[in-house]
Formats: sequence, structure tokens, C-alpha cells
Amino acid sequence: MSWFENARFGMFIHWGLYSAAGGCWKGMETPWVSEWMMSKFRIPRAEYRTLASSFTGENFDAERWMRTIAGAGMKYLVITSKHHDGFAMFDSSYDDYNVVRLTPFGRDPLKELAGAAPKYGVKLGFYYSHVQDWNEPGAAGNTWDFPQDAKTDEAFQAYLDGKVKHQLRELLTNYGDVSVLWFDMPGRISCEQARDLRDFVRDLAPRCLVNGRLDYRQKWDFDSLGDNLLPFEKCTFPSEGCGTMNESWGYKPSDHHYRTVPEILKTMAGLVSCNANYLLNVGPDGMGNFPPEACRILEGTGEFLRRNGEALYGASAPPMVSTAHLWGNVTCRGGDLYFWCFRNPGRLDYYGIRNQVESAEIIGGEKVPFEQYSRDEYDFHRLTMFVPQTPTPFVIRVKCKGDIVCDPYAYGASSKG
Ligand code: JFZ
Repeated sequence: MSWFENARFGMFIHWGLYSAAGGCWKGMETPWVSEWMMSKFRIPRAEYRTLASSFTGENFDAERWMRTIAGAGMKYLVITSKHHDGFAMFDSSYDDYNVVRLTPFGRDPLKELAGAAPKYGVKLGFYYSHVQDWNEPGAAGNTWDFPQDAKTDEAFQAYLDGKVKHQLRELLTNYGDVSVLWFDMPGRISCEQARDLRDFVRDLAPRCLVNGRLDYRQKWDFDSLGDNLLPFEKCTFPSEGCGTMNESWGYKPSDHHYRTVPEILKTMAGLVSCNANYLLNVGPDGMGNFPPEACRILEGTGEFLRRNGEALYGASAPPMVSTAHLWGNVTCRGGDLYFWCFRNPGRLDYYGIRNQVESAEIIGGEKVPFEQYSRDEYDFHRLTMFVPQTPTPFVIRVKCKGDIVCDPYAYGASSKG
């Protein structure tokens, strides 16, 4: 687990047949997320698979993707190996419904990414939709090709023992060191079936982490928080929040509603100050291009983390209850506190830190003048920082003597509200 909790920031990639459609089907734009288009329009399997002919992947370059991922400050990648549509984005011998057999691209992108990842220090993980599979009669989700009454417990078990275990075995034995299996939408799976899948994974790849969406009712290696949601309190178990840059996981060119870099960084701060990782999604198009808006965001996170990475990597929530404030968030590593400022707080009176502060400075910038006032008999401790004018977002590193000891209800009041 230690690599996972130190990594703090990874890339999610949703790449599949839906990427070639971009959310459009026969002139209709799918509402909501583009990777659900087949379900939204109840597109028959035989029609949906015709998208394969336009999935060229002509600009796919695993090295370039990995350079972009590492350059963005991301330490791991989770990519869709099979989403709900049932289409395998890898060379699976289960059937021909996969990227190698059906598309003009004709290559195995996961194999190429597995070859490139170690060169860039990026750990590799696979998203796998283990319950929803719109190409399989016994799986959940496709009631337009297959009648609901065909989805018996026996048919579902046969799907798990057939396609799911066949493909998980391929993913865990043919692609080198797989660090994460990211399951999704557990729906009808039983506790026993979920445990059986986890044991199957563990037997093949003992160090591969399994996320909480294998089955919400049980604990696995880490919890997957709700999409684009921040935890309302600190996580006490390894956790990860996942989020989109615009409003769709899959490529959707009509959705220009991208978050700004500060908004992405604010989400990052909100997650890591609650002990959670941030898995930020990119939806490449059918040719293998990252949308230009996504590239700009990734450049922004990379620039910020080249300067302020120590506030993220290996950092976690400090011991005070509240780590989110109007002006920003607080993380810590050992005796160092990091104040992520998205508004310049001006004079920041931070109450409740019992340590002696040794220094305060904007990372990569100016010293921050400060003073401390304490009345031990009242357990009253005030750290006042006079934050110089500097472009936001920035991070103040406060070096304290020894590990952080604080009033659980420590908080910081900005002179600017
Ligand atoms: C699921 C998928 O349906 C979606 O296409 C995407 O892959 C996303 C990452 O995961 O969607 C979800 C699953 C769970 C929640 C929200 C959307 N949730 O728990 O809030």
C-alpha cells in the first residue's frame, strides 16, 4: 500500500469504442457521459460494434502518453481494459470483441503502455467492469438485446467464471506488474462472488491492489470515493477520489466545460488533506489524442507539482479535525505543515499548533514573516503569518520542531475572511 499512499496522484483513462463516437450516434448527442451512449440509446450490439471500423488509434503513442502522465506529476495510470460495453481494449482470446481483432488500429495498447510505464516510473492499473457487460446475455446492463429474465443467477455466475476470469487472468499474466485492478459498479454481485474474484486476483498477482467498487459492502485494499466528490471528513482507510476534467469520462468533444487548473488543484488539495488520492481522468479520442484542454490542465498540474510536490507526495492530513478552509487546505509530512493557498489569506492567524515553528516560507518563493503567542495554561497557541503578495495558488511550508502536536480543533482565520 505504501506506494499508493505516497503516490497521491494518478491518471484515469477512459478509452474504448465510445471514444470513436465522441458521444454522437446518428446525429444525436448523448446526454451525460459519452461512454454510456450504447445504453442511453439502447444501441443493439450488432450496430454498436460497427464503431470499431472507425477506431484507428493512428496517433496512439504509449511513450508520449507516459511522458505526459509523468510530466503532469502523476505516479500511476488506471486505464479501461473493458468498460460496460464489454469491448476489450487488449488482445483477449475470449472472443473477437476486442481492439486487436476488430479495429483498423489492430494493436494492443495495454501491452505498449505496460512496456513504457516502468521507464517513466508510472505504475500500471486496469479498470475492469466486472458486472455490467452490454455484450454478454448473462451480465448486467443490456436489457435491449437480452431479456431481463435471461439474466439468471446461473447465467451471471457463468459470465463471471467465463469472460471475467478469463480476461482477468490475461490482464494479470500478460502485462507485467499490474499494480491496481479498478472494478466498477458492483450492482448484483454477491459477497461470496466478490471475495472469490479478489482471491482469484490475489492468487495471480499478490501485490495487485483491488479497489472498493469490487463490492461496496466489504473492505478491499482501498476505498473508491464517489465520482467528482470530496470526502466530508478525513479518510481513516486508504482511499481515492476520481474525477473528470469536463463532465464526461469518455471523449466528448462537444463538452468544453473543463475545470480550470486552480479548480483541479483545489480538488487535489481537498482530497490529499483528507488522506485520499486523486485519480484524474482523460478521455482520448478514437485516434489516441488527448483533448487539447486536457493537455493544458496536465501542463498546469505538472508545473505546480514540480514546485510544490513535497506538499502532496507522501503527505497526508495533519492531526487537526478540519483541514479545509476558505483560503485553502492543510497537509503535513512529519513536522512540516503545508498550507495550500488558493486565496492569499493576508494575515493568517492559525490557532492550535503547539509546536515551536522554526521557519515559514512560500515554497519556491519568499520567506513568510511569522510570530507565535502561547498561553499554555489555557492551551492557547496562535501562529500568525504575514503572507506576502504572490500569485495563487501557492503553498506555504511551515517547519515545526518535532512531529505536529495540535489542538484537534485547530483552525486558521484569514484577515481577508
Ligand atoms: C462509473 C461508470 O459508470 C462511469 O462510466 C465511469 O467509468 C465512472 C468512473 O464509474 O460511474 C459511476 C460509478 C459510481 C458512482 C458514480 C458514477 N458513484 O458511486 O457516485
